[in-house]
Amino acid sequence: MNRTPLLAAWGALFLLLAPSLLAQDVTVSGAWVRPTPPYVTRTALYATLHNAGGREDRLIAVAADIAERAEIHETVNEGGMLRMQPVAGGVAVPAGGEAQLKPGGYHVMLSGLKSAIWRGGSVAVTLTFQHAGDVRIEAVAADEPPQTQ
Ligand SMILES: [Cu+2]
Repeated sequence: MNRTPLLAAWGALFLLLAPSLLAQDVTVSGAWVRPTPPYVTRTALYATLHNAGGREDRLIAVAADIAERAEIHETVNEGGMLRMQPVAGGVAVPAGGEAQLKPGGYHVMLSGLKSAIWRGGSVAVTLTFQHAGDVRIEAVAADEPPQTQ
């Protein structure tokens, strides 16, 4: 009996499943987004990125239906002046470690908001990692991080 077709089928199945298996290495917790005052069309989103895998991963892109533009930003201190700028090369999440998106540091900048973000609501965002691929999260709209971190 020729088993080659069966092995080929298992191989194809593994290739189909592999991206979703890898995606479990990276998880996101404590996501929150600042509510917007009237007429303000941009805001910042924060979260903790966890990497349970054995190799470094990297947050390389962000997207949100609610915003025309989503970017990875960092806050830098230049001679006492705080300034935000897009991050070149993304945010590294070390193997077996985590990375923080938090006020004063890395954050997701949402601009061109299509609707207001109300306190207590939530915003759906897709975080794209170099190895783990897309991770979809819901960030709660609040003035400070959720207590469950
Ligand atoms: Cu920013």
